[in-house]
Amino acid sequence: MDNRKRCIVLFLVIAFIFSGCVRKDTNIKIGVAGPMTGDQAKMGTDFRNGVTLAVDEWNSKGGVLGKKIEMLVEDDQHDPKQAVSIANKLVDSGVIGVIGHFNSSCSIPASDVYNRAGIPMITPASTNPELTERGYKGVFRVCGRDDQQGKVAADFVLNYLKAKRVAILQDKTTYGQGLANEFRKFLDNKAEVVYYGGIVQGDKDFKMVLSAVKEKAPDIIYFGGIYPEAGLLVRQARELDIKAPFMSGDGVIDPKFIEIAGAKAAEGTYLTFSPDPRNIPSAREFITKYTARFGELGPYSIYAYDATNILLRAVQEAGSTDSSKIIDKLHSLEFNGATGNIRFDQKGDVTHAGYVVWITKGGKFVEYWKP
Ligand code: ABU
Repeated sequence: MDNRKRCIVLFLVIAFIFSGCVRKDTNIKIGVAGPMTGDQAKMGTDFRNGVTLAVDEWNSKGGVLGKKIEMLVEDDQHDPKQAVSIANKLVDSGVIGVIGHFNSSCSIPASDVYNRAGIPMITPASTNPELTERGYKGVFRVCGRDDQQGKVAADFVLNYLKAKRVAILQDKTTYGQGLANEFRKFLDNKAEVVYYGGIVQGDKDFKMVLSAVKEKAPDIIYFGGIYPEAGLLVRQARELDIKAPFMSGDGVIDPKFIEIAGAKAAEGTYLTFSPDPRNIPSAREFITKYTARFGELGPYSIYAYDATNILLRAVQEAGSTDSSKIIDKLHSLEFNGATGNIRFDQKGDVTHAGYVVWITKGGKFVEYWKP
């Protein structure tokens, strides 16, 4: 190769490297993390859809700080080890913040990674109190906490249902066990816990544990866990002719629960969750756009949307992608989201989280009782 050709090749190589550097700076990356595959994939999909809607809206208005926003979606398979692995991957990819994870058992270990890297994470759905109790300045959630929903469930069982004999099952995860224990704590010995036991996530046959529950003749069966196991428990309980109603939390309020249990078996199941967004005026525009594009609203789609908008608003108001400036801004922002007004307290929890009780009726979830 003569000198002229060498110069041209060198020029092209430098131009290629330089264009790569420039391209890296043209986008602002945000991570989206949750169970994108497996039996809880519906929740990850709801997250991705909510974030997509928010990101597309920002990008259609020119992005943020004059840059397009790029989503990096990662699948934690609701496995804590996988959650840590993808958290490291997202950090290495240069995300300025993460929307996720779904499961508290994933959010808690992943938050160690984000905290070390100094980048903010906002979970739309992880409700275990421990997540925001460790003094991590960049960890936020736009949902409530299990000490709040466990209290509402106990209040309902004691003062509305006036139950005297309670059976408690839980799936031995950070969320399921934590929520069941919060519920039991708030029962405050005013009802007798006639059965307390664990099941294993992923198991399919719960008839042995349900037979033991049946012998105790509870007035109600409380379950701390997620919809795949809840659906099977309720279906198999009815097959065993157990008449006691079930009650559970926000991890179960998804149409998949009714699909797995069957509408007849699921009828009359009580669930704690936030109030129906269809009755919130600020949510209407989001619901119209979301359902037109993705179909039925998932329980946490709107929270993923709000979490993304808060993060991007913080970037805009900070005028910077510097993580510490974004985190400071998140702590001081007052944000009018689709779910209403959102502010974070010192811990990263929302200052107002209202739980109500829903009931499954005619194959749908209906808001039923307010504390
Ligand atoms: N809060 C619903 C289930 C997700 C979790 O906290 O593990």
